[in-house]
Amino acid sequence: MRPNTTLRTWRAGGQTLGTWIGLANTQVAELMANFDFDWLCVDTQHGLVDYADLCNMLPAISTTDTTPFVRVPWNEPYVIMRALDAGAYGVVVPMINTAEDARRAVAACKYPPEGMRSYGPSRAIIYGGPDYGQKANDEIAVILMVETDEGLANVEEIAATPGVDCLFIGPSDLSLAVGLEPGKGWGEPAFNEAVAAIEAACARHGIAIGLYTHSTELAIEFWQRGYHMVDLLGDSRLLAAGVREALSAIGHLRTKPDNSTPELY
Ligand code: 3PY
Ligand code: MG
Repeated sequence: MRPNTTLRTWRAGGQTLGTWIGLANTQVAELMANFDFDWLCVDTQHGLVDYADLCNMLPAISTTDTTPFVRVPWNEPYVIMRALDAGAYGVVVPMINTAEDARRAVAACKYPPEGMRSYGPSRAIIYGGPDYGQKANDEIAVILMVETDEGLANVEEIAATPGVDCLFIGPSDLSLAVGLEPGKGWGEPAFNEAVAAIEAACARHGIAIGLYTHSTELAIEFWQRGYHMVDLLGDSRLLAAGVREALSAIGHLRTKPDNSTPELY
């Protein structure tokens, strides 16, 4: 089976950089895959991507060695299994609140006897290779998002769940969880405390930690802090940043003279 180079890097204690793909477009996926990201995460929770889009976007990413991840819309076994069958080499599962949630997500990613994944890796076997069925349990990354107050309260048990490879922080929901506006938590004491608790739980249980970021500066900060799965913005924000920079350089930034960012997700 084609190795999951991102997962192997984490297991060796290394760091990886990626970005989020929320635009439902094959060319965007292929274009982003041709940069130097270690992984890309196609977002089927808040992105505009449906299953038909995903089935075209994953092969576009597979034109390169970039590891293809998918954020599923919810911790729903059949949705996780369909993303894996389409060739995702890892799933990012949002809103994990309890150890039971964590076990349910892990089980959906593993074939028996370790889990309850149903066998039928339609495209995954073509992308992964003929021994996919034998090796997938060990190559598919299980990435769980801790981003709610309940998830924070149970972060220790979630991190301790066998089969979990990485806990991933969603800063918008985590801000809400600590009583702040979405995405406005950066630098606030309550938000920092929550991040530190997730970080400590991951370190104690020897699993990777990752997060979504809203700026290059934040990505640099968390990269320097040794995070293993660092997201650098997302396709919409990267596109907006490039457009803004070019318009500004040519002196044509009329609608946003203060260079303010439209509130992109
Ligand atoms: C969040 O910030 O809550 C996320 O889920 C990031 O995509
Ligand atoms: Mg979220």
